[in-house]
Amino acid sequence: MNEEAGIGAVIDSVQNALKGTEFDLEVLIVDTRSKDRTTEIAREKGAIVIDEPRRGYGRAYKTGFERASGDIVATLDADCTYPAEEIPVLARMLELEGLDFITTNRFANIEKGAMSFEHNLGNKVLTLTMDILFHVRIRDSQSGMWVFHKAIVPKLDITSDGMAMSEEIKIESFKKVRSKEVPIAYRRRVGEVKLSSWKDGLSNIRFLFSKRKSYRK
Ligand SMILES: Nc1nc2c(ncn2[C@@H]2O[C@H](COP(=O)(O)OP(=O)(O)OP(=O)(O)O)[C@@H](O)[C@H]2O)c(=O)[nH]1
Ligand SMILES: [Mg+2]
Repeated sequence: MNEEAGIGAVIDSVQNALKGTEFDLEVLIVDTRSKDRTTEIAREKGAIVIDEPRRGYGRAYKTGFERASGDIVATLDADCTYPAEEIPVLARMLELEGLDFITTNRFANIEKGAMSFEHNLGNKVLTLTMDILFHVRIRDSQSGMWVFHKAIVPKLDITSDGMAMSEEIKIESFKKVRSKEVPIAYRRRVGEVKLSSWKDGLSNIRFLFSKRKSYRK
């Protein structure tokens, strides 16, 4: 959504990463009524643009998963922060290690200035809370780069339409299917941030407690 500064380079990096590999590629861009040139650039690059007017990071991903036609799904922000070159490596890891879901740990190799102090602190609090409430022991509960078999989607009960969907897909996957966290590099963002550290952080905490309550039931 409104990622004209990064969308072209992100699509290029995904296409370059998959070129000459054993994988066929389909690039889906889920757009929430961008007011800039995001969709135009995405179409020029050959991506399929899906219109999803309902706001929310989680909503956009769920819509994208419904439309994906491949066996393996890989996710990335449209802001040049995630290493697209790792997609084939992680997709092969799924097969080699018999995994269903891979999430990534950005703290392993983070470029200076790629994450604000508030964002970093918020992530630590959310990751610890997730571990205490759900016993999911990973380092980065908010990473938005996942590689997984699309066949697992119906098994996952993903209720959040917002930023909390990022931690929810990890909770569901680590509880229900064979999952692993893998270190990656994380780079500075291009374009404007959509996340509000405090507002989204607090709503993520509330989400974790309310999901824990419904889990008990
Ligand atoms: N389609 C759609 N995309 C969204 C929406 N909200 C956020 N996004 C996208 O989701 C991705 C993650 O949002 P960011 O603003 O990058 O949040 P973040 O990655 O936590 O923050 P940074 O580390 O600063 O990039 C970006 O590609 C956004 O454009 C939405 O309502 N609809
Ligand atoms: Mg981002």
